[in-house]
Amino acid sequence: MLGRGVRQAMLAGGWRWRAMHSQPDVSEVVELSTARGGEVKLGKLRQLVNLPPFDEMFGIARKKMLACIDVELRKAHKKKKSELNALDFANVHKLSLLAFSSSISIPLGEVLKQNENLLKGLHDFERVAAELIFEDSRRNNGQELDNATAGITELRKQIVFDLKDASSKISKLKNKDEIMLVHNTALQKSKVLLAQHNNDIKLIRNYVKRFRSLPFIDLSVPLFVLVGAPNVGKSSIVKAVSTGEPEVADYIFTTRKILLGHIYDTTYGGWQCQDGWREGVGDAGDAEMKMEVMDTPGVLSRNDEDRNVMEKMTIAAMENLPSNIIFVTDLSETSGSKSKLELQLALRQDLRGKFPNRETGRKRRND
Ligand SMILES: Nc1nc2c(ncn2[C@@H]2O[C@H](COP(=O)(O)OP(=O)(O)OP(=O)(O)O)[C@@H](O)[C@H]2O)c(=O)[nH]1
Ligand SMILES: [Mg+2]
Repeated sequence: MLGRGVRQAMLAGGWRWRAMHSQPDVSEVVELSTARGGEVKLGKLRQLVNLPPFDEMFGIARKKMLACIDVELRKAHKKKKSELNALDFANVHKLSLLAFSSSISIPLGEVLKQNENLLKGLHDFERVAAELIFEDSRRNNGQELDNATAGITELRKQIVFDLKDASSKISKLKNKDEIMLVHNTALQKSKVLLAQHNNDIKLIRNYVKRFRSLPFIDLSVPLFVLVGAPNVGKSSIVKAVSTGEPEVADYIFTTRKILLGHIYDTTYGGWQCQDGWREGVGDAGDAEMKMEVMDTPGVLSRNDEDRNVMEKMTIAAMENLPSNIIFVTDLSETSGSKSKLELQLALRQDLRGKFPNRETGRKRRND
């Protein structure tokens, strides 16, 4: 299944350093999983709330405002049973501006609070992953989350202020047309303000999207992290043995973020995936999940300072997740110049040196 001839040789079951085809001692891995990092739950970043795009935010607020006008006009008519005067009309429109204002300021406030506490109480892996995502965004867009947060704070303040101001102006008006004019001008101004802060909204949306795309890792089941040089077949293995659907292609750094596949109780027979039925992987239905398999971006044999964010993410997973690490090696010399066999072996050596406290199977066998 895994050979390009002898291409896919999987050396070493991670720091337990065993061959993939040997039976992993699952109970030991579970023990390891709960011993380290078990107290702080993973998955907090996946629960973050996101903002809608600015025009959608305006549309939602406008809808709420129109609904409010409708309800309040009906209520006022019922009470009066006669033509509404300018005072009634003003009250209805003041309430509708309040509805508009809060349906923008509440989600903005929620996201601001969220940003303030973003890195608090996170599992070590998620904290490092979040910092790497920050670093990546800074490098690509030159934009900081702090600046976007300041922009959103300003936007929220301005919208609340403008709509309050419009409300107090409406209170003093005696003419329905004038009320409508102030009302509509305030709405228009909010729309322009939202558009002006589009970049801040986009940046926050992008962060939240990336945070939420981190896989949910359940630490109560054994986790196997596949690492290795680029283009050696890590994703192919994850795809073959688990429910994971990573992209597979014949170039380096195909995998750009970590991804999780699951292995279910095989008594259920197989797994329906994009390419058809896969025997023996299990059925997610009611089946019990037995193991998680993590696909990671390839790592090159080079100094940490030279690593890109994708490689750093892989190292972060190795460093911070209680797991069984499987080092994947391609012996066929067809993985490209960046993954020549000598480089793969040097990388294996580097990674072993980096985590001296993760015991190896070889050492264990000597015990
Ligand atoms: N012939 C053959 N080709 C394989 C096998 N396993 C993987 N490949 C091919 O090797 C190439 C790289 O496979 P991937 O699984 O994407 O490798 P990767 O290590 O995940 O690569 P990165 O994500 O770039 O780090 C693809 O073209 C695969 O089709 C195999 O067992 N036999
Ligand atoms: Mg891959």
